[in-house]
Amino acid sequence: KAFLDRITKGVEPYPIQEGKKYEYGTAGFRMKAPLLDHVIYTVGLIAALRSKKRNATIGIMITASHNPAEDNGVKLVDPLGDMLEQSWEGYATTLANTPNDKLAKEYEILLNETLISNISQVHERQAKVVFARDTRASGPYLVTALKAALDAVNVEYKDYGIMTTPQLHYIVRCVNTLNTPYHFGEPTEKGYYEKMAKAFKTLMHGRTIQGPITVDCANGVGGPKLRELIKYLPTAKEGGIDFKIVNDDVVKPEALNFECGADYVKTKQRAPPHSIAQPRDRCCSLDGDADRVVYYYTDEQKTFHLLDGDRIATLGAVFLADMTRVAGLDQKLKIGIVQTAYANGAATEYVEKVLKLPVTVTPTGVKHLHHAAARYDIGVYFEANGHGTVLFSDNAIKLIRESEPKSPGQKHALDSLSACIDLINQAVGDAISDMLFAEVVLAHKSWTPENWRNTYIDLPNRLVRVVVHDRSIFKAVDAERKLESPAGAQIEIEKLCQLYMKARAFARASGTEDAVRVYAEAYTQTEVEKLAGQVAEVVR
Ligand code: NG1
Ligand code: ZN
Repeated sequence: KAFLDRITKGVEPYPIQEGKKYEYGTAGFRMKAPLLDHVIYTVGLIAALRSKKRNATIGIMITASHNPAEDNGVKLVDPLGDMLEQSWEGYATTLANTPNDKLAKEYEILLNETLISNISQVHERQAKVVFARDTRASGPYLVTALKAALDAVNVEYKDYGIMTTPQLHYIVRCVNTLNTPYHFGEPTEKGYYEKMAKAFKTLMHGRTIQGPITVDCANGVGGPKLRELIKYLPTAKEGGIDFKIVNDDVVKPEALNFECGADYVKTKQRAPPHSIAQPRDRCCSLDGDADRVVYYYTDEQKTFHLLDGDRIATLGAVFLADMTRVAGLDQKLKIGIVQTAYANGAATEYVEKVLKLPVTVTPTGVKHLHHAAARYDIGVYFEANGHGTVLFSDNAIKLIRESEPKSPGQKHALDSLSACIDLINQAVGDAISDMLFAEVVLAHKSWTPENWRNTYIDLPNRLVRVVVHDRSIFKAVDAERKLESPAGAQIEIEKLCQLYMKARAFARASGTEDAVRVYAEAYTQTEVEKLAGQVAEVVR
């Protein structure tokens, strides 16, 4: 088999790094960029297998999201634009850890294991891959390694150049649904902008939004892509949004995610240092690959107010629930919100008691939320840090698109819901699409960021990163809200929580860093600081 020799030859320039253990985690593989070439070669091979297996085009995204500029990463995208199926993460991990001299053999083993050795049709299928990368300096070199692997196993591929992560997910879904009743859109960047802009115009018809929005693009790919999208949107004079784009320097590589971006704002709980926004101005920050967004504003007293993923979820859910009711579909469509344990307790209470919508809690990581959201007709999912989107079931799409309106009000609601289906990137959380959706809802409600914040008041909370000797001993259960091991830790955490009002705390091993994360919330800031410190001591 010639391709086995080609694998061995092709991987020569990309030897495995001694003493490094690679693992396909929540965000795929992520590390210092120079360590990644071997891994990316093996990811090319896995993509080929996966494509044959699913008889569909598979996506590969090269990005390290919010991580520092010198890092990079890679993840696989399944046919519908969702994350790689979990059972395949193990194959990816195995291959990434295989040294060059054993790679061809290991590939053949996986080929037979995943594709069932005797079905030649499956083996002979043409594998197809699409890929893109963010703006990192290491991107082009990693693409070279990836192409070497794809060429070795005869994959038909298309390089989409620089894209946001959600754009690549969009492309994958478009390619795989082309000429089907579920077609998602044109598999081009232009198609992405046109779909979104058209839906946005429908939703904004007759509405205006007060004041500009300052968008911090983390000096990443979101900057140029947002500028491109804006060309398709109505201008501020035409009643569109007045965008003020900041931190969009993609020329200076080291600027990426440096003192800006969604992760900075969320973890530091402050605006980027050189913010030009005025008090009460609406601001938002994207992360380095534009799949996360958080909003915020600063008041006259210079107090910073974060409107995080929990807020975007409730904002969106209010709107979708209202529209569904006006459309007369509230008895037919089940709306729900999916959160993780990191959602603020006040947000959960607001959803359940005020919005009277069900809440599902899942473990951390978008794929868990995504799957849970798919069980609702309209499933709104967000992590507190700003990853999230809304999923509409096939049933919901059909009802929304085919219901006969009985009044102009119903027609408006149905048209709005229909436009939401297109505006919101249902393949994956998308900072730019989520931002437009939030803007639409704020415009409909004539809300300032302060009005939005006043819907409920967050409980003071604290997230601490604790470096431990061995994080693998920390086993969490119940959507990561309780520790099963080490023995006794959970009881201690619970005892500590009882010392404070409205207190809640949990600890879990991070899936992306070598650390344990402790989260606590309580009635006052002083109490929560104390509680978080004490729980950190329990796990340390
Ligand atoms: P870990 O490192 O497993 O806590 C972090 C984020 C997740 C998610 C992933 C993937 C927190 C507390 N955790 O996971 O929400 O975004 O990274 O990027 O924010
Ligand atoms: Zn990201």
